Amino acid sequence: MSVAEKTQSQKAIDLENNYGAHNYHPLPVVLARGEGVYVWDVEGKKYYDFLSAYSAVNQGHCHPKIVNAVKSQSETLALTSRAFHNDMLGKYERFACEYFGYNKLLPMNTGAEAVETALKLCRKWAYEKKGISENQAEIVVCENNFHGRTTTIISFSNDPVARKNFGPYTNGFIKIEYNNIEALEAILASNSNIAGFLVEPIQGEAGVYVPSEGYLSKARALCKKHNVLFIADEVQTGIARTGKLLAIDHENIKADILILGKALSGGAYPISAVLADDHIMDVIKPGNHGSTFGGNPVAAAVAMAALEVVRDEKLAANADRLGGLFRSELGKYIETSNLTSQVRGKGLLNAIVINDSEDSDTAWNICLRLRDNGLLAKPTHGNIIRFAPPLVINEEQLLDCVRIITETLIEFED
Ligand code: IF1
Repeated sequence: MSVAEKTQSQKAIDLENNYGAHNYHPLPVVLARGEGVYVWDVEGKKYYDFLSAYSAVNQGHCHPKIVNAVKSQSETLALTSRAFHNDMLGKYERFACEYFGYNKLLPMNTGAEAVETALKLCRKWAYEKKGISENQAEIVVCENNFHGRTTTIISFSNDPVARKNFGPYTNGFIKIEYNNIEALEAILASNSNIAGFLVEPIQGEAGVYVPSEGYLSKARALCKKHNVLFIADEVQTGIARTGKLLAIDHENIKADILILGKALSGGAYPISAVLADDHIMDVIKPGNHGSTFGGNPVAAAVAMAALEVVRDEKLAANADRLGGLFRSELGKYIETSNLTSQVRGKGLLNAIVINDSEDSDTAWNICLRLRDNGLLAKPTHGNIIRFAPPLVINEEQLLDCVRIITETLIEFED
C-alpha cells in the first residue's frame, strides 16, 4: 500500500511497529477519543468499548468529574514525593479507609506494584507477628493466576508465555488448584510456614472463572483457622465490576489484605493501593517500602473522584442488573448455537466460550468482525472472549451490544 493510500490507522500502527517493543498483539484499531461507553478510531468510526481497558475504565471514558480532578490538581500541585507531606494524601487515605472499611492504606501506582507490596507486607507480618523463621515464609497462590508481570509475580505463574526465559525465579510460593477448597485445607494443615493465600475472587485472564458459591468464604475461614493472611487481588474484579463494590462482598467476607488498582482511578491515572488493618500494616516502618509517585496529590484527588462516581452513580447496582440481563439475553442465543457453549461471569465481567481449540483463531476472527460491527472486545486465552463494558452502560446500549454480538456470532455459525 503506498504511503498516500495508507489510512491514518495504518500509519499509527506502522509507527508502533517501527519504534515500539512488540510486547502486545493489539486488535488492528487505532483509538483517538473516548466518552462514556464509546470510543472513536482515528478515521472517526464509533465503537462500544467492551474491554474497558481490562476493567480500568469502569466509570466510563473521560468522566468529567475525574477529568476535572486530574486537571485542577495537576495545575495546583502534582508531585511532592513522600519526602514531604502534602495536603491531599491524608484526606484520600481517610476517605478510602472509610470507603472500604480498613484502618490503613499504602498507596502505590500499578496493580503489580500493589501485589508486590501485599506479598512483602504478608511476609514481614509472618516473620514479625506469626513467628515464622526468617526466609521460610510460603505464600499459597492458584494455578492459572494472573497478578501482574514483575519477576516475582511471574515466578508463580504457570503461563509459559509470561514466564519463560525470565528466570531465575523467586522462591516461596506454593500453587494449588483454583476453586478447590480441599487443596487449600490440605496445604494449610500440613505446612506451618504458610504466611498468606493470594487469590483472585474471579480469575479474569484465565477466562473469567467464577469459583463455586462459598469457595471464598470457606477459604477465608480456613485462613483464619490457620493464622494465614487472606489476600484478595481485586485489581480487576473490584470497584463495582462484578455487581458489588468488591467481588468478595458477594460472600460477605473481609480480606486481611485488599489489593486495588485499575478503576481506582477510572482509567485516568495509574493508581493502586493496599489496605489492611493496624495489626498487619503496623509491621511497615519508615524506609521499608515506597515509590516516587505512590500517594501523589493527583492520584489522591483522582481516586477520591473515581470512588465518588462509583458511589453516586450506583455503578455496582447497575453492573449487577445489566450483567444479569447480558447473560440471560446472550444465553438465549447460546441455547441455539453450535459455535458457543457458555456465557459466564458476574456483574459486567463476563465471557463466552467458543467451541474451538485454544490455539484456533476463531475467537480472534470474531473480535475482528465485532470491530467491523462497532464493538471492541478481545479474546483472553485462545477461545474465550471477555466482555466488560464500562459500568455506566444503560439498558438500551447493553441490548444494542447483545444484538451486535449475536448477529456477529451468527456469521460464524456452521
Ligand atoms: C497485561 C491480563 C487482565 C490483574 C490482576 C494484577 C494486575 C492485573 C487480577 C496487574 C492486570 C491487566 C494487565 C495487562 C492485561 C490485563 C489482564 F490479561 F493481563 F490478565 F486484566 F486480565 N491483578 N491485568 O488483572 O495490574 O500492573 O497491569 O496495573 O499485562 O497484559 P497492572
